[in-house]
Amino acid sequence: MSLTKNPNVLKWVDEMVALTKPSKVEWIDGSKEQLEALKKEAISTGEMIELNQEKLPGCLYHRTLPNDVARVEDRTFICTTNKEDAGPTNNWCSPSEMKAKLTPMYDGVMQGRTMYVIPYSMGPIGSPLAKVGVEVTDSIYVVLNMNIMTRMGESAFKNLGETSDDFVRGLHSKANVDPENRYIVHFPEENTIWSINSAYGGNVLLGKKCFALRIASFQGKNESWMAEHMLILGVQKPNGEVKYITAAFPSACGKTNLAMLIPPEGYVKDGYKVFTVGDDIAWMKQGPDGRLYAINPENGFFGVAPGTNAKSNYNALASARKNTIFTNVAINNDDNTVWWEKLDKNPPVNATEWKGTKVNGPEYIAEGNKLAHPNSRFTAPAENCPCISPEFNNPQGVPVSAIIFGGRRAKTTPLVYQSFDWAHGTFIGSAVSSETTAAATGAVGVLRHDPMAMKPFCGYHMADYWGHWLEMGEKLGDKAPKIFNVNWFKTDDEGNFIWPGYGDNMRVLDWIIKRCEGTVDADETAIGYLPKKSDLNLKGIEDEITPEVLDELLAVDKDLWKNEVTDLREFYKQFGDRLPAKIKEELDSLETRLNK
Ligand code: OXD
Ligand code: MN
Repeated sequence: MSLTKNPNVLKWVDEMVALTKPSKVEWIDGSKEQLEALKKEAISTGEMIELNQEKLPGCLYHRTLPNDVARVEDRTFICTTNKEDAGPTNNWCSPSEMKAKLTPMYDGVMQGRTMYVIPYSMGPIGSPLAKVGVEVTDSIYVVLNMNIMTRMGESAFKNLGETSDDFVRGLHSKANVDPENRYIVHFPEENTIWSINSAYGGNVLLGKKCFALRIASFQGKNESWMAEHMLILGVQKPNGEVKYITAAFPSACGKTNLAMLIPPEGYVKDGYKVFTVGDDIAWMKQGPDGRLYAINPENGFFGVAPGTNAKSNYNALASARKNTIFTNVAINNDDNTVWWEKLDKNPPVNATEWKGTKVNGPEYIAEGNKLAHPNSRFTAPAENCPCISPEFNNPQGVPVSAIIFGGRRAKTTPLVYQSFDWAHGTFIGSAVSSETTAAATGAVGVLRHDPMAMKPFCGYHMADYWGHWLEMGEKLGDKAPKIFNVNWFKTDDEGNFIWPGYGDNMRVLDWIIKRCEGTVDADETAIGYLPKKSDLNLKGIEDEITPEVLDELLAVDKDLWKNEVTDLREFYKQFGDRLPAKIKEELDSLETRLNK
């Protein structure tokens, strides 16, 4: 039975049924009974494996095909009417051509299968910043994950109302999971997403990257708000006041770790606390008081498992102890629990590696294999997180004091610096780049531009997106958050990291907050404001951060920065006339300051 009378939803679902021809249609109301029945069914078919229910209550395991383990950027398309509107950083195809190509693939694809109709809200139900989506899918894995990652079920329809047409239409079929015919396609002008031939999270949980970033960034430009690839955290000071910070980093820069940071002992003793509002996506809008407010549109964490351990991210690990779905990690067959690289030093002897073969874990690893796929994941409810913010469900969102950009840079970029103003901060965001790690395929240490960490996620022309940032800055005026850049990844000549990172990043957040409050001064340099050395709290790490190391962390090497300017000039060329004049001016001014 359909859960809404909204004629726009009903008409679209009818069209999808006519196209894909499922043998059954099931509307997902979000009830416990329905979810339990779906879990049971998925376990009986082998789609999901039930893990040890004493040690990992409510937890399930899922294995994808080895050809289907990550987002597929080369098969991801932005289909705008005009090619120029998608811009040079997106794959483009005209909507009519793409539909002509994909419609035959969807035709009858759900024959013999059930179509699940999933209503969901991105953002707290009832929030003025939230938006509704409907995903139809032939995968129970998708339903169960969407239940963790979004506010799923009938209540989402209540939010939509009986007449609104403002919902994002998501059509997903795993089809034959054929990599040659895998497509992740966005029609931003029609609020529509089509995904086919994948069953892996990032390609099929359409509320996440597809809606909450690609479609939402386009909506945000037209509706004067911002959809960003940013974590949101709150730092509570000893006096009880909480300051909120959002931060954008390219993949593999420790975003989830920063979002769930545990402050160093000294800070904890003094009464500081860090709260997580979100680990991946922020939707931000100007509030009635003129400030910028952020919500996390998601309801869970879709985190990378390998590397997560009690030291690197205790809170993420704790979040994944119940009601969590594990994808492509290894199984410890002795007690039917999970394992992944760097969880601990004891890989299970009686293991099943991520592709499903029983192996002797330590031997298998010694032969150069990985037990868990490097992009294996946990889908964990946000409410499990020990440091989840009390404001997590606040429909008004949280007021943002600071926005941070960052990347992985061995040299050039200092530990932290502040932009001169919003426009300069927008320029800094446009210039974000990060060095590749061994976690991704391809060469290691190659510099990749990833403006605002949005290169794979901006649903329209990147230069217009920068223009939108500049407009938002004008609107926010002196209420705009301050913008900073950080780099946790500087190395010495031997390639060793010189900043301890993890919890010690709190020391940098502390300086950032003090700058927002205007309680510390700074050194003005060619690239922005840098901390005065005495203003960084290094209590407890003085042995490691000697004066020489601190010099290195805060160095601005003019020759390296001149190279950066040359590289940026080249990078901006692809945006042609659409590059905002202000961004070009910021680059020119940086060059002038460096030459002084
Ligand atoms: C992610 C990513 O999966 O940014 O969140 O790649
Ligand atoms: Mn992400």
